[in-house]
Amino acid sequence: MTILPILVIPDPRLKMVSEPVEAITDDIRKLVTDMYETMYDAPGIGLAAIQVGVAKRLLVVDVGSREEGQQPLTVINPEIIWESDDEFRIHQEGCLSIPEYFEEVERPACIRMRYMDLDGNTQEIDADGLLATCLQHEIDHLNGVLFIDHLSKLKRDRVNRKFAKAAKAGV
Ligand code: GNR
Ligand code: NI
Repeated sequence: MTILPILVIPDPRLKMVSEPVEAITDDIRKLVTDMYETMYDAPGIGLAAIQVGVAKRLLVVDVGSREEGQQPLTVINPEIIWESDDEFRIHQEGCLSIPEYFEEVERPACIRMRYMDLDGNTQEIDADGLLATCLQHEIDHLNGVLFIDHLSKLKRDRVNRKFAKAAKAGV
């Protein structure tokens, strides 16, 4: 197992649209193992493959609590096939690719997602609460979208400027 380096803005790869996973190979299984290790080490509750530099439509999440224990979910080629249009949820989001910045984002409260599991089987799940928020955040990554893209231009520009400056200074 390997803890992989996590890309941070303004890395241009974070704006890429990731490509579908065509086959579940040993390389994919190894990547998933390393993504869990990287996510738990960070620590984070989700991680998209592009955050470790792999432009494939693959993500892992775990919104388990100390009481419930771990709830790892590996998601390949996800599609949101339904989202609530009358119920929204506001959550203070963060992103491992935008360290130490947190802001409230409003998203549909409930989603239904179709995806492939690591055995290549098509699955569907209904999600609400933190899982729904986290899955939408991760699926955004597969499309090159970050949570700051849901904020006002003023807030987004401020964050982007701060990280561009830090990158230039080599921080
Ligand atoms: O660890 C994470 N926490 C989080 C909190 C609220 C909404 C989304 C997230 S995902 C984030 C990890 C991450 O950057 N995943 O892409
Ligand atoms: Ni993120």
